[in-house]
Amino acid sequence: MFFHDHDDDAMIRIDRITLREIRLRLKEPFRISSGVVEERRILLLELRDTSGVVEWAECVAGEQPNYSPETIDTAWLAIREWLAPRILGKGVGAPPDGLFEILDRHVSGHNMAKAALEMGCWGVAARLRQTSLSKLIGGERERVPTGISIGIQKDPETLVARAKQAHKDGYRKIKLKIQPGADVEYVKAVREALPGDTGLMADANSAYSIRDADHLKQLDAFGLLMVEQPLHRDDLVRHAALQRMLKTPICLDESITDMTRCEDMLALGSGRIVNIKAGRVGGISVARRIHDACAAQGVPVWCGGMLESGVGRAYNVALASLPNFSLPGDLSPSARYWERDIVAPEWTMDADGMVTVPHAEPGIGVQVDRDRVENLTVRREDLRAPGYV
Ligand code: OSB
Ligand code: MG
Repeated sequence: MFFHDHDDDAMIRIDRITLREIRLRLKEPFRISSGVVEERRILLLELRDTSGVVEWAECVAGEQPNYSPETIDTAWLAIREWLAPRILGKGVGAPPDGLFEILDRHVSGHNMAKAALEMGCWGVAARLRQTSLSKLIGGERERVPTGISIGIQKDPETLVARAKQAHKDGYRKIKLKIQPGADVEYVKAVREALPGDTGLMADANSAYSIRDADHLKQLDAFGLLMVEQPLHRDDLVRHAALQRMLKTPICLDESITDMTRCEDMLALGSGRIVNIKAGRVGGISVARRIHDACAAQGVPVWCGGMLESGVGRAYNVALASLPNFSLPGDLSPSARYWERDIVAPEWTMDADGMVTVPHAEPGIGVQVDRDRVENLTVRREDLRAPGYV
């Protein structure tokens, strides 16, 4: 008689996780109020199930702790020391709905590290079930509208030229990074240079304080879709005060690190729109809960980006196919970032500014170019379940 585990088809069992750091140069430096990046250091994960199925995931942590306290190096440490051991060799539900709670128990913070593993398990579960990640998580949209995030430029003229090109390319939303000294005049110049119905917004990445409220009120003149994260990540109360003073909706990004933060924002009125990045909130499950909580209160959400390679982008596109992702996401095509991506096919955008969701492909929907990844790898570590080789 076989020993039969009746839960077999609802479980995955990861026996190896390979961590790799690759270096990928951006076509041009990307500057936000808190720093600039020219070459991404990207942490890729390759997860192998005992059945032999493999899927890739990406950790969205940056090079510096400017956007978030996490970096690629802290995430590598957290995954190796504290998080991967909770998965390796153990059964994980497929779909891995409850995995975040397992990773989160008595490990505070490190959401990007948790998310990389959690998301990877969703990818493996999708491949194992021969279904797409988008379908597995409940995605519905066939195509998702795309925006572009334009970094801080040296003067308003340069920014106007970039924004005009983006408009011509078909992007559905144009986000301008701002900071004190590069804000009102820059946004005004772009608003005046583009057709009046262009969806325009600004992202401050926490560069202001509540004392700048009168200054920020000037942005109300430009009919922006929203202003993203004007104040510090912990300033939910002051964001609420600022929102009462502004006509422009506030969207929170850095502040929304978990479900509780989202509930607090909704209760306090700290903003009217949420930027969801699965990597920032600990993975797909929490991202979906935030999506649902916002939908229940009529708060629109959209999918943010972290300059991901084609691997991380696949997870973002799948997430953005959920129904309440009603505003264009930072889901620009591969060619906006890289001379060449690490996936086939590369991510593309049609002339209407839409990215097609690969609902018919199993797993994340793109193939990783293994040789290219091998060539770009500067660091590698294989994590295994005890007793496995
Ligand atoms: O604030 O949304 C942000 C990139 C790195 C860190 C923070 C942010 C961003 C972006 C890039 O805006 C969006 C993209 O990936 O295209
Ligand atoms: Mg942002």
